[in-house]
Formats: sequence, C-alpha cells, structure tokens
Amino acid sequence: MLKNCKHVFKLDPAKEISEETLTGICESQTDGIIVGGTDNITEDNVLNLLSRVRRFSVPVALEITATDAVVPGFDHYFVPAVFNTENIKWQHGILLRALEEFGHLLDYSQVSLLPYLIMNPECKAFKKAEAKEITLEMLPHYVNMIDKLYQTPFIYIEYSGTYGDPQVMQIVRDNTQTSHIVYGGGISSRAQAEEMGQYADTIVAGNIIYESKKQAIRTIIK
Ligand code: 1GP
Repeated sequence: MLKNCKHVFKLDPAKEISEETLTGICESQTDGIIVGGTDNITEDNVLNLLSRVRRFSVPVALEITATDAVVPGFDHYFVPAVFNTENIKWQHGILLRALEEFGHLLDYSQVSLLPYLIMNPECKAFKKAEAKEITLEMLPHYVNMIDKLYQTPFIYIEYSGTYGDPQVMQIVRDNTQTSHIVYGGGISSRAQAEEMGQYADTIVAGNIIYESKKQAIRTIIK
C-alpha cells in the first residue's frame, strides 16, 4: 500500500468518529486509509476502528506506534522511523525491541519501514521523538541519506497539524530519485492537496476529517 495511492486519509484510533463521517470517508474516492496516531493508541481502539473500516472495501494499513496495539487483519503495516532525531530510540530502538518480542510472528512482505522527517516543531510527534529542526541547507543531506544511502521505499515529510512549506517539498522532490514521497500536514482544501500533490507521490489528510467531512472529501486528488 501507498505506492499506488495518490491520496490517503489517516484515521486516529484515539479520536471519536461518527458513523456518518466514517462512512463518507471510507466510501469516498480516496485510495486508502492509514490507522495511526501519536497518543493513547490501544489494542482496543485499533481493533474497534479496524472492524468499523473493514465493512468497506477501501484498503487499510496500520502505522505501528504502540507495540502493544498491533492487531492482525490489516492489508499492510508501516513502521515509522524518525530520521531527524539524535535519540536512536525513535529511529530504530523501539523497533528492535519489538522485533525481539514479535519478530518470529512477522511476515516481512506485509511490513514497510516509513522514514519520517518531522518538519513542524510544534507537533506532538516532533516533541515525543525529540526531533531536531532541519534547515533548508541541511534538508538535501537528509533526503540523500534516506533516498540514496538507506534506499528506503518511502520518505514521509511530516507537518502534522500545520500546512507545510512548498519550498521544502521542492527540495525534497529535487533530491529524491527512488523513494516514494509522502506528504502529510494541514491539508484542508483541494488547492492545498493539489499544491503538495505536485511534489509528493502520496498526500495524507488527517485532522480535517474530524473538523469537516465535506472539506476532507474535497482534498481527494487523483
Ligand atoms: C499526520 O501527516 C498526517 O500524521 C496528517 O496531518 O492531521 O495535519 O492532516 P494532518
């Protein structure tokens, strides 16, 4: 999943969502759903959301942020790894501990690493991951490290909660050869979706779902 998605919605298991909104989101023209969030992710709320989304035919992936809330039955699993942190725990430390515990149960064909550059210093994920601000001068080096040295399938430019800087996305695009670029943060209109969609292979809309279903659906681009 994601490689063939121009637009995905991110649903947060810790947030309430009405049946009407969920139905509108799942029956929309979006290419997929990612279930993921930063705080209060539990096995119960993930399972509950999965069973509600599974009534529809839209593909659904889990972004694993809590190792005790991994639930079978998703189409794919993403393991986030923050690359602009100096605390290795947030890049691969937690992942290694999870592999130690659950590695024997994993089907690696269903799991992808999702390398993040967190660009919004105000967002929860930035603080939680002890992320470090990336200057425009340093940005190409981060992108080259991920795209050309680690050669990861994805690179996720995260502005969670705020709309990002198109200049940043232009630099990311210009320096990426093979990694699939994902953009997320503050998309609440068609114009923003189209603008970020010029640089990113996939755009992610999250918060807007909980503000206005109608506006959320307008962010879908093909
Ligand atoms: C969050 O990138 C996603 O991880 C989407 O961001 O919630 O700001 O739309 P928003």
